[in-house]
Amino acid sequence: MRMSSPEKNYDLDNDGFCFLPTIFSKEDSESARSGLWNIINGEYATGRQPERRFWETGDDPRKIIKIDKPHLCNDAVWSLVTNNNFGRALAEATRAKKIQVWHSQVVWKPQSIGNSGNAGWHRDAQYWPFWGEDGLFTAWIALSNVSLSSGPVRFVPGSNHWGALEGLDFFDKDLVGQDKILEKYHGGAEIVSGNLKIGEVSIHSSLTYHSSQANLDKKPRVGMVVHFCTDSAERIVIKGDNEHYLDQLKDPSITPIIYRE
Ligand SMILES: O=C(O)CCC(=O)C(=O)O
Repeated sequence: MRMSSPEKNYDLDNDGFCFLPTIFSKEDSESARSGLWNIINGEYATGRQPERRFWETGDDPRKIIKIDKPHLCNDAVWSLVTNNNFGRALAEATRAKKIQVWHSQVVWKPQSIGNSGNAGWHRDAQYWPFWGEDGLFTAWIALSNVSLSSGPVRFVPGSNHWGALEGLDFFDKDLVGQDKILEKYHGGAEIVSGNLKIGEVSIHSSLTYHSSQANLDKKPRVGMVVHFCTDSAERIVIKGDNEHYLDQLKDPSITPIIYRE
């Protein structure tokens, strides 16, 4: 595999990801980051709970801290994900008439021990059986400076055009084993690191393979992950556990529309 850093920009259609110019001020970013820290510690200033916690107070502080829909719990985090300039920039990048935030996560990565900070290769679509393939994207907002040593999100250009690969998963920390799968099916694939300054944003399509490695720095690497759909997205009717999951698209207090033409 070939590693590169984003000295050039990438094309969302061809490469499956791109980098946006800075959107958020340092103040907005820092205030959202401190809101997220409160949420991590169980303080929900709005009185609303996150959708799901994958890390509880008292758990290993060196593990990745992932909490779903933190934008419900704190006004600074809500303001970040509903920012008008952000909505407009996402619409421009995806050439969309409408942008709706339908899900979010904080992925807070403290300094790692061993593979504790690894997030396995995956494409977001593999977790979303209730969505079709078009019009589904993720914006990754850097809430700390993110460099090679802090475990940036890494993308494989063009992997949005690949067929699905078996054996890859966000929660699998064995990146060495997963690299072998990538090597077997797409040997020599390029890997681009999303090195971002605080307040900068990357966008990737739901079909783009991405992962992240250890944070070797002392400071936490903080990403606010915003999953959004455009007017091209199509809901798929499914049965079972997630049958009603997307009913929340009707509730703007959970899934705000942040841009409309
Ligand atoms: O923040 C990370 O390291 C992984 C994020 C991720 O998987 C995503 O943005 O879809």
